[in-house]
Amino acid sequence: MIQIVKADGRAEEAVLAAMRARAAQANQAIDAAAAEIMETVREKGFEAVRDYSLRFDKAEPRELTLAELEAAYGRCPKELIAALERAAANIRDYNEKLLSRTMEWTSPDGGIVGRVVRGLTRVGIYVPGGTAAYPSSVLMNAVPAKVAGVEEIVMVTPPTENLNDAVLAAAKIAGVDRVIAVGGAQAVAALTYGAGFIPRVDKLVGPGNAYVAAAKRQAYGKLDIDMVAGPSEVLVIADGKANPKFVAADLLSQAEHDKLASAVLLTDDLELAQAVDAEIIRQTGYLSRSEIMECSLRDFGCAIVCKTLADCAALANEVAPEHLEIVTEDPRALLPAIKNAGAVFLGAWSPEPLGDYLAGPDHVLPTSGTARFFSPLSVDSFLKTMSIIQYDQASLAPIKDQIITLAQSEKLTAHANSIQVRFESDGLVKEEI
Ligand code: HSO
Ligand code: ZN
Repeated sequence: MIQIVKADGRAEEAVLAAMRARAAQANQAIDAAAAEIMETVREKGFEAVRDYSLRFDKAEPRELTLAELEAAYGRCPKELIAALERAAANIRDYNEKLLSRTMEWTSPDGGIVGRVVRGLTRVGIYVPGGTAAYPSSVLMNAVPAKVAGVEEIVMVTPPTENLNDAVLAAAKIAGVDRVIAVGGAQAVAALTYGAGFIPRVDKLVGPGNAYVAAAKRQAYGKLDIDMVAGPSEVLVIADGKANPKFVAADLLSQAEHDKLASAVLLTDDLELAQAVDAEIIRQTGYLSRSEIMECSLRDFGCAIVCKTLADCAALANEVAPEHLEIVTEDPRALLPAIKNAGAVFLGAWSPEPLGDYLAGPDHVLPTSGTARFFSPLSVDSFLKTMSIIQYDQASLAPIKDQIITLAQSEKLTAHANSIQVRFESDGLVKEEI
């Protein structure tokens, strides 16, 4: 069941405030524990990683062999492998289309300038243990890195007795180079500083528990990280023509992730809101994670009835949801009004789980309102660029005095000198002038 509120400027503010409060609260005890682990691993290296691993996970860190990955792949049902392969192909295709290329051109002065694109050298992917180990997330993290040309992708996951076969199969399909059974903040620390056979990486992506998230935040700067993921969110904008059965199903699909997940309907039609509510009650009855869904919908779910679809769009921009579905008669007509969302799903046949699994765009998306300034994970997340500059004497000459003027204004005489000497009459270059 969801609460139905009429937008009046205040009612919807209360809903937004509840949603914002879900954002992971900094926890001092967890931050301190993560900091201690990071520091001890920095000082003592692999020995400390092994100690923490034995203490928290009751197992030594170890690297999986290729034969183990292949065996796990072989144990997966054929149709699961086929679906993972299809998803990987779509993610690959999507990111190949997006791949930025090196460009160079002639500047207004006649010199050559440009930008060279390079993949990161080594990337770590954290995969949580237990039920949150999603094979789809392995693909969503690893395939874009592969397309970016990352030389080595290292996946880490807590060393539980039975590692998830589908996760290992996804790693193989995505082209992950090494899989290391090590987890927690000690895994983050090892990937930050390098520890024994666990290499230092340039970027670490993937969700983890609160300790992993805290360690990742602390590692930032020593390596790059993806955004720290918050609980999942979906916001659906629907008009009176929408099918309440579809809308309810889509709201439930994200509500089932977590008791902290949020599912919000914005509509200009009160009857639609009521019909969606009835459908939610009906469908929850036959879904397995009804307890989680009931909690998340009670605490962070609602339907807000606005006057117009334009008002719905404005409110959606305020929320900046991770997933935004537009289920209206003409969804494209509303798109120009949308500015803040992680991923936008247009029309009745683009349900959110299509994006979670198979369409190609990433399901690692900004949450908790951070879509105001963050973008989805993609091949761009694993690329960096270097600018290039190549002038010759003829293109430098006309601007030399202006460089000298700027350098002198900053009282940096060695800067000015570096230009000046090239044009002095007694310099070697003189012959060429
Ligand atoms: N919807 C989640 C991703 C996911 N769904 C993985 C299913 N598996 C991200 O918000
Ligand atoms: Zn999902």
